[in-house]
Formats: sequence, C-alpha cells, structure tokens
Amino acid sequence: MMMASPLASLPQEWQIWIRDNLARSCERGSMAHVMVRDGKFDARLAQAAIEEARRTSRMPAARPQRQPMPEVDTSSNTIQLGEQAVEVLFSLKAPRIVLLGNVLSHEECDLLIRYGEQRLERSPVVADKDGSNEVTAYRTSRGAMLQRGETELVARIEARLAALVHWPVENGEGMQLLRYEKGNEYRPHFDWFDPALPGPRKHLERGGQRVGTIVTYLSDVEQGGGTSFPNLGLQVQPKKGCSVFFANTDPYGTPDQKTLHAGEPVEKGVKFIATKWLREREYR
Ligand SMILES: O=C(O)CCC(=O)C(=O)O
Repeated sequence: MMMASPLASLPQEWQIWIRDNLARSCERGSMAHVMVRDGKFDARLAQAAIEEARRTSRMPAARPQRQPMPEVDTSSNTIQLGEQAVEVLFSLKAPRIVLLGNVLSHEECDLLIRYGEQRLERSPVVADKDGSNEVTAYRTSRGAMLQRGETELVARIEARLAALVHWPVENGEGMQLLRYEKGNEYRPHFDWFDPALPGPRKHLERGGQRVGTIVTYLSDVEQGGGTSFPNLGLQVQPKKGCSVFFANTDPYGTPDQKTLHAGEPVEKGVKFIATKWLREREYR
C-alpha cells in the first residue's frame, strides 16, 4: 500500500532534488531511474513521489520554513564558556560570519597538534561523480580525521565549540586537523553539499546539509595562509587560538553562494587548523 504522501516520506534532500529536476524539465523516467539506482528507493515510491511533486508544483509554493541554525551570541564582546573567556572580534549578519578570539588556549592548540600530527595524510575532497574521496591540486594540505570524543582533549574542545554555536555535539563531524606547509592551499570552494550532484548528494543522506563551519587556528603563520571569502572581499588572518565560524546556508536551508572561501597559500611558516563541520541533524 502506498503511503499518504510519498514525497514527504523521502529525505528532504531528495524532495529538493525532485523539485529541482522537474523545474529543469528532466524526463520523469530517468529521474525515477536515478532514485532507484543512487537512493535505493523502491521504483513505485520514486514514481509516486515524482508524480506528487509534479502535481503540487502547480499549486502556490508553500512558504519556506525558517530552520534552527548554529548561532553565536554576539550581543557582548565576551562569551564565558566555563573557564574560557572567548572574545567576539568581528561579526557579519548575512552570511553569518563571526571571528572569535581565545577559543582555545595555546596549550590546547599545541596538544591537539602533537596528538594528531602522526596521522597526517594528503587531504581529499568529495568527488562530484560518486562522493568518494579524491586527491586534487586544489587542496594540498595534509590532514587527520579525529573521531568525535576520541580523547578527553578532543571531547573538551568539541563540547566548547558546541556551546559556542549552540549546536549539539552529535551534529558535528569529527574535527579535521590540517597542516599547510609553504605553497599549500585550499582553493575557493563551498563546504555545503550540492544536492544536484550525485557524489555530494550521497553525503546528504548521513546527517543532512553542512549548515556551519568552524575553522580554529592552531598556529600563527608568518606570512600568507589567510582564510578568504572572495565573494565578500573578506580575509581572516590565522591567529593561534582564534576561530572563524560561518553558516553555510541561509536560515531557510538554502546553500549560500556568498560562503565561497579559500585557505590561501602559506608563504612562510606552517599553518595548523582544526576544521569542524556542523550538520543539520545528528551525524553518525
Ligand atoms: O585553510 C583555511 O583557512 C580554510 C579551510 C577550509 O576551507 C576548510 O577546511 O573547509
């Protein structure tokens, strides 16, 4: 028996995918084929959901709903988190970007580097075609993926970041420790997954969209290595213990093109950062 709303029974990213493809006049049979192949949906459910989306797309669009988002309280210049007095240094409303000082102590930065440094491997990106890890010339850092809560130090930092952005620890991916040497960079990219591409779409199935990012600087860099936002003309210089937080979508869940960002080439010194990606839902 088919359920009341086949469309509503699908994960949100697939609902968006169906509506986007119908809007682009894609052929319904091919759409159902992709849903069965990539989403492992039952063929009848896929066809019914596409048909429902086609029917309802002629109705006036439902008003988009505001969604809960990670957010930093920037109403004063200090956020007290246990013993840590985090400084609010700069904030932008849209896209939401907040620069914070003293998020980690210098000792915590050094300990995290020492802990993860042995595990560094060339950093990958998500392949558009199938979602696998791919090494490319546009990301040349080396990194280590730390499991959530794998040591007391990691758990303590994760709990502090979660409190800072009012977002559950369970919604965070494990931190990535990254090391950039001279010439290493991460060219302009988005952290959100594009639901129109088969590879990134696969990653949406586990925890939903990457709604926010926290980049924490674990070292001072002598020259270069800033985090830049080319569409905003904004550049953040690495400073040990500071973090830059940014929301990757607007409050309605739409990926924000203005969040294009890059790790600029290091010119002198070594840059260490810890990147934390925040998911829409619990991430396992
Ligand atoms: O290296 C940086 O400053 C930015 C890192 C980054 O963009 C990322 O990890 O997604």
